[in-house]
Amino acid sequence: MRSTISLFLLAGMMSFFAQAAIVFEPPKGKVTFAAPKDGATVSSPVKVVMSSTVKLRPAGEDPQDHHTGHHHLIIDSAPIAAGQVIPTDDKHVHFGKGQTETELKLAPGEHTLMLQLADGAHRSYGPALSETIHITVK
Ligand SMILES: [Cu+2]
Repeated sequence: MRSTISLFLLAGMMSFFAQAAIVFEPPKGKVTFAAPKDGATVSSPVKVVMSSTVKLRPAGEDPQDHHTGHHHLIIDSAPIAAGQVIPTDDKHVHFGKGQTETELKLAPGEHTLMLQLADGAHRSYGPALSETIHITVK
């Protein structure tokens, strides 16, 4: 009896972990800044052009779809681990319509811009689908 219960629990745990692995598995691909270039000195507003080899899809259409995503800019902030929802504030900008360009108003000085792709529920795909650049605003 005890071994039957253990087996049942084990099977349950295995299916839980299998599901978790599927949910947070990022698509294969790469995201890059087409502009600005890493190390560039630019003036504000900064034109940012984002590129992705993963197909872009507006947020919310299908949160379970892990073959597509949308861009995010994380400004002067820590990375968001895979599976964590990216917050929405002035340091975390979502491009939930599938946009690839924006103009950012930044104060003069050095800034770190991180591009991060995430799924339809804004869950980060983690470092595999992220790129970080450092720029100086005049
Ligand atoms: Cu988002």
